Amino acid sequence: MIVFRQLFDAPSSTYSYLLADPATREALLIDPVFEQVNREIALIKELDLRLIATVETHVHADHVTGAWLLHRRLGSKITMPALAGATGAEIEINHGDRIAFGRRFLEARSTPGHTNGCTSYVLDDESMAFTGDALLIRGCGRTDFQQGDAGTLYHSVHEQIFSLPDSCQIYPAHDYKGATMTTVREERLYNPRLARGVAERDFVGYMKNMSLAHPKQIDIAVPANLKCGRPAAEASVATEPMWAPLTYTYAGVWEASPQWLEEHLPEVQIIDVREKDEFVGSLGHIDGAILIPLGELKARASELSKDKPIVAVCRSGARSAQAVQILDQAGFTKTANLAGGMIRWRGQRMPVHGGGADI
Ligand SMILES: N[C@@H](CCC(=O)N[C@@H](CS)C(=O)NCC(=O)O)C(=O)O
Ligand SMILES: [Fe+2]
Repeated sequence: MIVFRQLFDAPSSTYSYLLADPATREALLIDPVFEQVNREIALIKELDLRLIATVETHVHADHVTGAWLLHRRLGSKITMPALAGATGAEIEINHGDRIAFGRRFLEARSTPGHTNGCTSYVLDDESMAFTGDALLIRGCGRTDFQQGDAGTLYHSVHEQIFSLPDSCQIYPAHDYKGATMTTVREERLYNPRLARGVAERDFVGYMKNMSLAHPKQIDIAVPANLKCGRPAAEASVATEPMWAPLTYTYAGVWEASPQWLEEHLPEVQIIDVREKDEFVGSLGHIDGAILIPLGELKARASELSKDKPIVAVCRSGARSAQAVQILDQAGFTKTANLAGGMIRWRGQRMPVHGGGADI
């Protein structure tokens, strides 16, 4: 048994992969994307996992890695292929190395050709391989920049990937057409560039004549990835709200806990977005909360101060999550949802105004 999630970054068509041992909760994240770090952290927390390391298949040319940011946020170790030539990694990976997570491990296989440092990672039982840009679904990484070499890539794929069992599932770093995975058998049969019968010369000729436009982000991505995604101005990473220890949910909402809110009531504006009858109903409401039903929020947002943080509240936390989005769109920057709404608030015996004695 293994915990496995495939995660997608749409702007760069990149796949990241979360792997964990369900017994020890230790996890690895392969090829994290900088802009997706908040989403990945939310998932890691919701699945009750501990990220021990990030794993890079290569120095990417089309997006910035989230390795450094995850290291800063979660303390995960940064691993990088030694041949990538990057600075800032805590562990350098060479061909044959094992990266352990709990009782499981990934084995590194050097698969150069798209870049020098390209490394594929094979799960201990050879049921899955993460091939980066060495082997894509019915394709492969381009070989026209970053030390690319088609002959080298041909040998990497045949010797290191096609030597795996036919049933081994292949998870690449990208797909541009919506496919998600393939197998060794499928690629040996149907990869138009690398299937049986396509000789090295044919492959090299094919790759030489691809003429693709350079990735849009290449000038930003390559220098950033050579530093494992550490930004020049570290303080400018303004993705984490500083006004409260909020949690980012997988659904994309920053949430405050009932405990935090209870201790900071005077410092925030609380807006209760339920209907009036619920506000005065059996769950009661939080002392000082302003009643603005969700349907009126857009029109009445100007009643609120932009300087003081706002926490939105409803019965379960669903309508108030939408309220946070409405406020964000109206230009409020310090906003959060009360996690679990009034139900959790009451369940944790927090004080209320009005309401029934117990629930
Ligand atoms: N249009 C994409 C290009 C992405 C690109 O060139 N990707 C590289 C991987 S870093 C590749 O090898 N692509 C193979 C292909 O497009 O067939 C972008 O601007 O990001
Ligand atoms: Fe790449």
